Amino acid sequence: MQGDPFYSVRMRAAKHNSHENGGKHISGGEMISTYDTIKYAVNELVEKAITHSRGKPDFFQVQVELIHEPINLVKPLEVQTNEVESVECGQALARRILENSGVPKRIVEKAYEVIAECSSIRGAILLDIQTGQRLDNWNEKGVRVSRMDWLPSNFEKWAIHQHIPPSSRLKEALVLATKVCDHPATIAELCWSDDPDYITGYVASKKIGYQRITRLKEYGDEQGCRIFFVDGIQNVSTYISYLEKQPILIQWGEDDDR
Ligand code: PML
Ligand code: MG
Ligand code: MG
Ligand code: MG
Repeated sequence: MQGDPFYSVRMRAAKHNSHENGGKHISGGEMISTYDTIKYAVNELVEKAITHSRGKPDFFQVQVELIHEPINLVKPLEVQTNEVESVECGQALARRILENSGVPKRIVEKAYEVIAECSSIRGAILLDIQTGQRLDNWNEKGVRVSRMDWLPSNFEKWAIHQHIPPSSRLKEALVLATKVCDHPATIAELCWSDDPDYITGYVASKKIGYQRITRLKEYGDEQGCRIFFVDGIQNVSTYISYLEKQPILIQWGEDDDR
C-alpha cells in the first residue's frame, strides 16, 4: 500500500511476573495503525490487557514500531460455524476437518499428544506433517504471529454482509488464520482459546476456509491450543519470519463472495 506510513502496535500482558520471568500469560494483541490513530490503538490494547478473563496483569508492554515493508492485502477466509452438542463431538469434528484439509491421521494424533505435553505455551506450535516433528523449538514461547489487522470499517461491512456479530475476538482470530493460511507451506491451523469463558475454536485452511466449532473445551478450562500444520518447509526461519514480520491487512469486497 502506498501513502502514509503504517505502524505495528502490539501488546502482551502477564501476571505474577513478565513472560520471560515465568509469569502467567494473560493476553496479547496485534494492530496496524496510521500515525494519527496510534493513541486509539494503544488504548484499545490497554483495555484488552486490563479487562481479561484470565486475570489482572501485573506486567504489560505495548510496543509501537514503524513498518518499513510493503503491506499485503489479503481476502478473509470463508467462515462457517459448526454447531456441536459436546466437546467430544467438537473435537471429533476438528479431527475430521484436519484430515479433510490434508493432515494425515497419524499427525493429527501426534498433535493431540503435543497439546497434552505443552499446556502453558502462549504462542503457536509448528508441526511438520511429514515427520510429526515440532519445528519451532522455543518450548514455552512458541511462535507469535504479528503485524496484521483488518480496518474496522471494512470488517464491519463484512460482518453485516455475512450476518455475523462483529466481535473483536472473531476478527482477531480470522485475521491471524487468514495470514497463516495464506502461506503456501501452511496446510491447516487448529486453535481454541486459553480464556476460561470462551469455548468456540476453529480449524482453518486455504482449502476449507475458517471452520468454527462451537465447543472445543469446557468452560473454566484455561488451556488453549494453536498449532500450524506445515509441509515442504525448506527453511524454518524464513517461515517464522513471514509469520512475525510480513505485514498484512485483511480486505474484503462484496465481489469476493460471488
Ligand atoms: C482466542 O480467543 O484467542 C481464539 C479464539 C478462536 C475462536 C474465535 C471465533 O471464531 O469465535
Ligand atoms: Mg503488529
Ligand atoms: Mg487468550
Ligand atoms: Mg470471501
